[in-house]
Amino acid sequence: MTNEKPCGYVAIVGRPNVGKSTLLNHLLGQKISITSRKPQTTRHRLLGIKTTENYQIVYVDTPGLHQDHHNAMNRYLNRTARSSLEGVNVILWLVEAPHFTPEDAYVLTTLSPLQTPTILVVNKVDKFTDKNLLLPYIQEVGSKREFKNIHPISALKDQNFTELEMSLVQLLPLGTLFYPEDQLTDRNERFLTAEFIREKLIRHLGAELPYRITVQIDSFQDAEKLISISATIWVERPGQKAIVIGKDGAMLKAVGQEARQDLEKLLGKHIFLQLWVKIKKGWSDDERALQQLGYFEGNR
Ligand SMILES: Nc1nc2c(ncn2[C@@H]2O[C@H](COP(=O)(O)OP(=O)(O)O)[C@@H](O)[C@H]2O)c(=O)[nH]1
Ligand SMILES: [Mg+2]
Repeated sequence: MTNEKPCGYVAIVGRPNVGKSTLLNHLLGQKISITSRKPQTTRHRLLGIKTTENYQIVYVDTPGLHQDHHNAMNRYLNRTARSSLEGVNVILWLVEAPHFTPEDAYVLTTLSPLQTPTILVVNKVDKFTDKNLLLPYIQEVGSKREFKNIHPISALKDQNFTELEMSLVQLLPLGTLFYPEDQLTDRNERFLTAEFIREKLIRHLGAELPYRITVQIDSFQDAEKLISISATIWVERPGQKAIVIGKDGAMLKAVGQEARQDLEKLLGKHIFLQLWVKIKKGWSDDERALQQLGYFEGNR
């Protein structure tokens, strides 16, 4: 008798905004990865670990692959997304009907040298009342690479997850658990805190600004019933600082309140959160500044 069961790594890949992080959170039943309508939301590789009696799947959430590599941030995101593909057992490739975009084609090119078994996931099918309209799309994309399976799903509405996970598990080797059964992610609480704050900023601020923002945790004190956190939001210019703070501090207050609520759900304790806004010129396009703020692998 051994206690070997299907255990393995599954990379979730796809163009920005197709629903990768949403899928990870919903498969786990707990939010660990931040999501928004804007590209560049996910900046780091993040593991989401799902352990049941019968299997352990280690999902790898990745930044979307960005076609435009003109700035340091996009180059970093692409490097992270590509290296996340190394050594995984299965690739889940997310697309969204009805269009196969140039960004999707770019992902396909990145996958083409890889022999890794791939499952095609057609996400956001909740947007289609007439599911027959999906068929031509599934046929079109389904012929672009060899797929072990094709699953139409809704990440947001938890639709068709059982079928998806069943076909995943069949592709995993038998082995012993990689992580303890109660572990949900490889990232620590400080990291998740910074990400949750960044998510609220992305959701509240206009189209361009969020790309110029990063969050650093200055202190994280975990007492019996209360966690006290102090964090700095880095922006590039005084004008941006004013926007982040908002009229009479209203914006910063809303961001803080929403981040606190998410953190209380995740960490199961009361949270006291203090936010500061500071200026650091040109950080997002300067590899050295990125490195100082922890945007390189090894930052885990
Ligand atoms: N209608 C619908 N929207 C979704 C679904 N999955 C994700 N979204 C939305 O798509 C946007 C991008 O999601 P996100 O997970 O951040 O995409 P990522 O960039 O691929 O990680 C968010 O606004 C999500 O709420 C889905 O199944 N149905
Ligand atoms: Mg994401």
